[in-house]
Amino acid sequence: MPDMTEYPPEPWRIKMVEPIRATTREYRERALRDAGWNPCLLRSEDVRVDLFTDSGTNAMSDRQWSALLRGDEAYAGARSFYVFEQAVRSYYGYEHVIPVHQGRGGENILSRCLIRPGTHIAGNMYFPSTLAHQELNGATFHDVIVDEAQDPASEHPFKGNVDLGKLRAVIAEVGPAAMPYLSIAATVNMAGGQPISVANLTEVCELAHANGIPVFLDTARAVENAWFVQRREPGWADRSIAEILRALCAPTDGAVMSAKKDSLANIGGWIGLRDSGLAERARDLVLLFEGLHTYGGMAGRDMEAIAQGIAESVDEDHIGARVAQVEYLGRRLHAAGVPIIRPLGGHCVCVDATATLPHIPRTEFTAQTLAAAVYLDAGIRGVERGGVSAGRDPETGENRFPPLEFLRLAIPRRVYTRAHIDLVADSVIRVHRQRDRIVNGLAFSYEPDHLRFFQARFKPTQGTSIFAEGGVE
Ligand code: PLI
Repeated sequence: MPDMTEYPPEPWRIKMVEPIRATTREYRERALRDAGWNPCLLRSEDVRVDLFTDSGTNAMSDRQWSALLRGDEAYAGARSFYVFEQAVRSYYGYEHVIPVHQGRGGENILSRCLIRPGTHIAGNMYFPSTLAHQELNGATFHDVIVDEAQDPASEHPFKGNVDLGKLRAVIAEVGPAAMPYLSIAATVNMAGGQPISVANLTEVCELAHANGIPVFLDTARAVENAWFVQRREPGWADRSIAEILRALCAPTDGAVMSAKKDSLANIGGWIGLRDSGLAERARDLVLLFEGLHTYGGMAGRDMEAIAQGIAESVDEDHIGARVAQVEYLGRRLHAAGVPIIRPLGGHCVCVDATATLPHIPRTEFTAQTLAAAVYLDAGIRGVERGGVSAGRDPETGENRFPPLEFLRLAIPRRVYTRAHIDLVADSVIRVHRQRDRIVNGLAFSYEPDHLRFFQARFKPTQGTSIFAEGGVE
């Protein structure tokens, strides 16, 4: 077991800085009230350490910044597209590379190409934007992840694995012809960044292919997944991260990528495919929704930055330090008795909100309430992953309450130092110690139709605060 204070020196030094500022408690109270108790609606300058997401918030390297200058901004056939295409082909192994502006652009295209009303998609837990596009196109999602993924305390090393029994049952129930594809993620964000093993993914693909069902991988954090495979899966310890990444993609039929995560870029994405007919259909739709098939909504410079970022993402020192920083925060919280999802995932530490605030019912959005309390304490911004994120069932209109309800603290890559991480740990530990003073949950004052966690506004269920008088000091 690593010791709690283990924190390897970052394999980079800082060349450019961006000021951040501390605010007072009174200031934050006003800011959060103005933001409808939704940290997503805060201005980033009112946030001290921003752990809302690791998506597009990464610090680019000097090599990426220099690559920007090489951007070819031609409308058609830009040189930068071919650099980008080559990088995706060689590191991920997909023959057809279709650029999109970010992950959900790719989800839109893939869902429109393959899903028909009344069809069924099975996958290892949902992700809000992926699910939204599947449902918009008329599919019903079936979660076939292993049961351990729903248990915050389970130490299962691959909580992103698919339960093959559950998958067989869905295939038997709806019939393979009604299943346009399987939607598999590496890692699984909504389970806390938990990996899938190469062995499980390979078996899933074998079962799907035997039934004529293609498999598409969400590769947003597949490099982080590869790191867990190297550390935890028998037979992979001596293989490089780059080799494991290829092995994860190899059995699949394609991928949708948000380059804002692993690839260390601030925007961008791609669809990777093996089937040339499907690639043609996807390119057709990219023209309508994203841009020409050689830029897909990105500038030439973005494609250059992503190509360089992909190469950096599989560097063993980089990925080791990245995951070690996440683990350091998790170990500090765990040691102080804060209930977190175990084992630690690749991009975030997730505080179990129902265990922290058992007195706040889920109908009062426990994790959203915890996110508000953590912001008020020291200006740390995380994101709710629970009932608010899960939205409503499109058929019944009822709120969905998935088994996990947590506050996600996602760590941007190469952005924060150990001192920032200690500030976060100290604040979350303080809120946890004073949790009994959080007495009210939250209710919607405005509820948007789609991806409601982004723009929703709330009010305390009683009075004007979630705190008993005096609040968190
Ligand atoms: O934010 P996009 O549109 O580039 O990507 C959507 C998306 C797809 N799959 C997965 C696993 C994601 O995590 C994801 C976006 N995630 C965000 C924004 C996050 O905060 O986790």
